[in-house]
Order: sequence, then structure tokens, then C-alpha cells
Amino acid sequence: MTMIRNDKHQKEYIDKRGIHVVVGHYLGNDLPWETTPNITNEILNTNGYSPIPKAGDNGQPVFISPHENAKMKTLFHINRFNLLASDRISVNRTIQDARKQSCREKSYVTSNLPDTSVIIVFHNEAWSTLLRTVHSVINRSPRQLLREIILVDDASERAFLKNPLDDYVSKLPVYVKVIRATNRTGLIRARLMGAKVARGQTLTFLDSHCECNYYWLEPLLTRIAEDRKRVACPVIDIIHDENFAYVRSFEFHWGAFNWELHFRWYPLGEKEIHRRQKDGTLPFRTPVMAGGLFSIDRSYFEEIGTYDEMMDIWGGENIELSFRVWQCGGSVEIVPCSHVGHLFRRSSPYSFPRPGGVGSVLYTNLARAAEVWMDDWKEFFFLLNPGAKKMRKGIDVMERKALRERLGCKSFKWYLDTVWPEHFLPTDGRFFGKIRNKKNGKCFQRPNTKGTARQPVGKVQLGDCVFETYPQQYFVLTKEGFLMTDESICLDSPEATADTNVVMLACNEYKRQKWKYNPTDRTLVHVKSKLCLDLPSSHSPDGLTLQHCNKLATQEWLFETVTWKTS
Ligand code: LR7
Ligand code: MN
Repeated sequence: MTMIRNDKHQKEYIDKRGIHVVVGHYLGNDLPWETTPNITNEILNTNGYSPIPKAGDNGQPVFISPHENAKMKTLFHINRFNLLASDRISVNRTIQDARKQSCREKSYVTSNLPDTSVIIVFHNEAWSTLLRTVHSVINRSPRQLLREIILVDDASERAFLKNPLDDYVSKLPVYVKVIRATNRTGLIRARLMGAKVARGQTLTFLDSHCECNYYWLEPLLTRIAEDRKRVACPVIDIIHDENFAYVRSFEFHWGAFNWELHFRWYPLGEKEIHRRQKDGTLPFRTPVMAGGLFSIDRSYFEEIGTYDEMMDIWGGENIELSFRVWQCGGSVEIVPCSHVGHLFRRSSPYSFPRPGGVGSVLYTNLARAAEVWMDDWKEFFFLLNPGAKKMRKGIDVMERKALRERLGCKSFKWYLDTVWPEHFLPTDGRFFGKIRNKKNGKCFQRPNTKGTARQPVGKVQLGDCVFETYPQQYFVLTKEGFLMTDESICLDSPEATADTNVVMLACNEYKRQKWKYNPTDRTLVHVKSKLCLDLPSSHSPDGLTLQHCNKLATQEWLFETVTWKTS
């Protein structure tokens, strides 16, 4: 079985001390959980919910004592989170109000807002996490705005998710409808089943392991009331997979993607930060939504073509919906006064019961999104992702292309230029390719990603140039002089003095990251220090350095274009 890294979710940033911090991540794998020892059907079908008074209250972590370690570890495998801890926390637990002061001062007139149907799809979710999601919605939403909760069971196998669930929700003070897929259909089609029966003016989607914070719903619906073509997402806080602590997340990140079309969080662009300095409660646009948590006007959802029904199981639908909404005249935004916690896991607990497993499912979904929405850039995606290219022949996206036509949507170039000008994809005015040193013939190579940090931050190495497609050695040089590569990292010189190392760091649009390539003498000059990029030195031997310009071959760089467009 092939292992693919599907590192989808993470938030990370360089803090004031220059330390790289990862605050949430998701490392999917396709290890069959069946190989996990000692999980009997009896354990799987037992609802172990047995809350201990005050455990986890106020979003505090719950720790399991060492003598229960073995039990904890066994149960951890079932959902890939600490089920024993979750089962000890009340489904009605309190959490800390994660809003900042300026948000708390806002008031909302609920009578002016549209109501919503909350749609939660699940496959083999634990009782405690699923019901904690439901109760957090009920406890922290104004009753007038909560039309109903729709639970869509995507062919779960657990006994407690059948009749016991129906009985339990029938006694809740809010109307909760449970509908079921007879066969595993995947989260995208399961959400469509929910949307079909929903009656609210808006739809609000949540994953089945969330905790809604205080006043989470009003700010989202306010944005839609003002403009029905807005898709509103909350700030996603972190519920810790090991101890269920509710951890407030950063508001200064937006969602986008990397060269593999995997969702990524990146620090907000400079313009957006600037605009928000006056008022930190202002919603900000996001090029892509995370996917699981958002509100949308119900009729607008239908108008723009709901989801691509041919997308299976998991993945890609958030990219597709985001491209579609932006390119077809709507907007996707993050509303900083709305916070919802989501349980982040490091791997996926469920099977992908399809030929080819997670890889072919995800790549097919991504190939569909690319084929319909990315114009020229789909060729870039397929060039760099042979796994997706393999799926390309087998997909039929005629209907989705017709939808794009019918809606008169804008180009992907418009999307990049307007919605995500900070992007690191090649474009017409940019160099894209390999950078080779004249003296030793070696190529620029981005730092290896090691450990938990996903953005490949570190000193820049040279490697033997690879002739085949090799994204590690591909770089973009923008007209403005930023030398960037995948994952939004840029060539930077923290010291900006002679004989110090250059590094790849999160792109930040500051002068320290600007370079000027001089095609006549082939130097790459650091704009701020006027120093030249050079090979490692005895003083700084671990990577490329800045040195006084000396016209030697070690300071000559050959830019070799890689063609990515067919036309
Ligand atoms: O076959 C399936 N059927 C389902 O009903 C597979 C999953 N599901 C359910 C599942 O029970 C859960 O409620 O679908 C939901 C999402 O699945 P997760 O929680 O395993 O996925 P995730 O949290 O890794 O998923 C993120 O990416 C997905 C891509 O398809 C979806 O867009 C998820 O909604 C999305 N989750 C979030 O955006 C939460 C915040 C993460 C961040 C940042
Ligand atoms: Mn999830």
C-alpha cells in the first residue's frame, strides 16, 4: 500500500522571536486501522460516554492517569484522538470565550438575521464528540436563528449511532433530523443529502467534532444578511487530539493552497493586515476556505451549483467551492468575531473503500477542480503532480464546465491577480525554473521539510541539478524581486551583512526579501544590503551566503526556464 503524505491542515508562523511555531496539523495516511491490535467489535460498538463532573470544563485539558495508559492507547486508535478523555468530558462542557474584547462589544439584532440549518455529516464519529458538537450548537446559538440541525450519517457502522442516536436527539429542545446514506457516499455527497432536506434560509456546515464558541453564529449570518453572495467562515480554534484542551487560534491567517493543491494556512498579506489595523473585527477575504465550517445562503448555494457531485469521500471540495465562488462573483471570508473549535487529528481514522485508496480519491477530486477552474494553471498542477495527472483521463467534467459557462465566471488569472496576488505560482511576467551556479553547476534547492514543521524553512542548499520534473528545485522570481517557491517561502537575509547565510522564510513582502537579478553579469543582488549571493564560505559553511560583489563565477547564477504551459 502506498503512503501518501496528505498534510492538509496546519497553521504555522514565525513568532516575534523568530521561532517557527506549528499550531495545528493534519497528517493523513492510509494505514488500514484494521491492523491495530485488540479492537474488538464489542469495543467499537460500545458508547463509552461517562462524563466526570467538571472534567474539561472551561476548555481545560483532561489527563489520563498512567495506570490507564494501555486502555487510552487502544481507544485512541478508533478515532485517532483520545477517546477516553473525550468520553469523560460533558457534552455540555463550557469553553473559554475566544473572542477579543472588540468583538465582545458588538451586538447583533437577531430579528434582522436569516435563520440557518446546521448540517453535520459523520462517518463513525464517537458519541461524545458528535453530541458535544450538537450541544454546543444548541447551547450557544440564538434559538430564533437555529431552524434545525441535520445529522447525515454516512453509513456508519457503530450500533450507538443508529437507534440510540435517533432516540437521544428526539428529546433535544431543538429539531434535529437524522438522515442516513445506505452506502458510504463520502462527505461531499452526504452534505448534499443534508442540503436537499434543509429548510433554513442559510446552511451552516460543521464537522462532527466541533465546539461552537459564544456568539459564533450571529457574526456569520450578519455577513450573509448584508450580501447573500458571501460565504462566511469562522476562525477555527483547536481542540487538542490528546487532551481535548480548547486552544484559541490565530486570526491573522488565511487559507490558500500549495503546488499540490493541498490546503494551507498562510499569514495574511500585508495589505490586508494594514486594512485591519484600524478595526480588528473586520472580516477578511480568504482565497480558499478550510472546508468544514462555513455558512452560505441556501438559494445562493444552489444558484452557484452546490458541490461537484462526482467528488468522492474526502478532499478537494473546499478548493473547488472556493474557486467557484470567487470566480463566479461571490466571496469567501473569515469572520474574526466568530470562533469554532475543531478537533485536529494527525491521521485519518476511516477507510477509503475505493480502488486505489486515499491517493486516487484525493487526486481525482483535485483533478476535477483543476480541470474546471484553473485554465492554464491546470497544466502546471498536472506537470508537478503525476499522481493527479494519472487520474485526468478518467474524469468527465463536462457538466461542471457547462456550469462555469452558464454562470459567466471569471478566469483563474483574474483569481490569482485579484484574490491572491501574494501567490507563488508562475505567471507570464515571472521567471519559473531552476537556478544554477556557474562555478559548480549545482542547482538551488529548497530546504527539506523535516519533523512537524511543514513550511520548508531553513538555509538554502545547492543540489545536483535534476533533469526530470523536480519541484524541490523550482523557483519563481517575481517582477517585484521576490524569489519564492512552494508553500509561500521566500529567499531572505535576516542579517543582511556580508558572510552570513541566506535562508528561506515565510514570504512577508518586506524589503529584506527583495532581490535583483542582473542578466549581464548574472549576479543576484540583495536589494537592501547591495551584497551578492554567493556559495557557502568557511565562516558560514552550511548554505548559500551574501558576500561583497566580486564578479567571480561563484556569484554567477544561470536562470533556466522550465516550461509549464502548453500554449
Ligand atoms: O467518507 C466520509 N464521510 C463523512 O461523513 C468522510 C468523512 N466524513 C465526515 C467526517 O465524519 C467529518 O465530520 O466529514 C467530516 C470531515 O472529515 P474529517 O474530519 O475526517 O476531515 P478533516 O477535518 O481533515 O477535513 C477537512 O477537509 C475536508 C476535505 O474534504 C473537509 O472539507 C472537512 O470539512 C475539513 N475540515 C475542516 O475544514 C475543519 C477545520 C480544519 C482546518 C483547518
Ligand atoms: Mn474534521
